[in-house]
Amino acid sequence: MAAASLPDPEALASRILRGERAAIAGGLNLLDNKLAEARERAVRLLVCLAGERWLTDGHLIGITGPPGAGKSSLVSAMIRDWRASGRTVGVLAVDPSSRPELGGGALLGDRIRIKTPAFDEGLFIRSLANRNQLGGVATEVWPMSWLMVTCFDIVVVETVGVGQTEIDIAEIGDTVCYVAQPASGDTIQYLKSGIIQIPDVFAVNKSDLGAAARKTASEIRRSAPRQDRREDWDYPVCLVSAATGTGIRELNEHFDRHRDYLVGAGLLAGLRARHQAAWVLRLLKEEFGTFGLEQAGGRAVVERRLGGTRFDQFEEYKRMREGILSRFSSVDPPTLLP
Ligand SMILES: Nc1nc2c(ncn2[C@@H]2O[C@H](COP(=O)(O)OP(=O)(O)O)[C@@H](O)[C@H]2O)c(=O)[nH]1
Ligand SMILES: [Mg+2]
Repeated sequence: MAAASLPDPEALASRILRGERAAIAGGLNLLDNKLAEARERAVRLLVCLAGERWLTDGHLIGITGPPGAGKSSLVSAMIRDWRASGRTVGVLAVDPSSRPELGGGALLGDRIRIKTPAFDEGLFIRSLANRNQLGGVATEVWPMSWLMVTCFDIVVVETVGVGQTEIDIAEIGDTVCYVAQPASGDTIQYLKSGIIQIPDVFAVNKSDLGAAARKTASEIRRSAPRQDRREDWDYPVCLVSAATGTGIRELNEHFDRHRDYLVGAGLLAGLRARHQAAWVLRLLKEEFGTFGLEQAGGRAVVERRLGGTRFDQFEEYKRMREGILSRFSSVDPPTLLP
């Protein structure tokens, strides 16, 4: 895309903050554009959108679990409940199996399995089909989720639980929910791995299957308690069925309760600030490599500059980025020996 056709970030931000759907889509595209000129504008967009409320508003829920556990089906059921109570919802489906049908007209083809009414002003879904790889969640998913938090009451990020993505989702969501597939080797593997430490809420889906689902739920309940277990959070294990709607209201209540818990314990703002700082560091590394980080003073210095509970990390990122770029351009070109 030519720079001339890239949107003006300041104008775009004010339209996004007014909740204009076309602007939200345009903003997500800009954050997703890897061209240098687009990156520059993407940072300006983030700076314009950021404010105190980045650390306090909305609820970012990360959903993970093995393929086929019913994550997309559950998200659809959760959406129905949230919309019925008037809450607005944004979804980032970072799931290769949630690819929209070719032709894309009906974004929510059968394969996405997030089934929703044809058009709903209070619901926005973006499929990022191929961003969920073994190497983890793609860097652009973080700012996309923050953009959506400025527009919707609840933002859901659905990822497939494979390797690094499990760890990444904990750096995106305020609340992380693991969706378990009854009687599956995946769950056993999961319980044995350290990743069991991550979720705040467990949903054993397909409770309509009966005994197998109850068994899986009790296996999770009996599994090793997490080391950093927060004493005042109970890590609920819920039996739900996306197919019949059983337990969906209760599951959503656990999400609300977890958010209330984070706010009450004074943890939410710190969590968001940490997630944003970790993303800035990751982005600097991706963009400029280890050498670039050194140009900005090294990892420790960068971490210190991003530390604390602050919402202006994007300003800081912009400054560091400009600093690194100017250093790069002032590095003498190698002299060729005669
Ligand atoms: N029996 C039963 N099947 C379900 C339920 N939820 C989802 N499924 C089925 O499980 C399969 C995978 O669902 P999907 O939502 O795409 O799973 P994802 O890969 O985790 O997103 C589909 O065939 C669904 O129809 C449920 O509550 N009960
Ligand atoms: Mg899915």
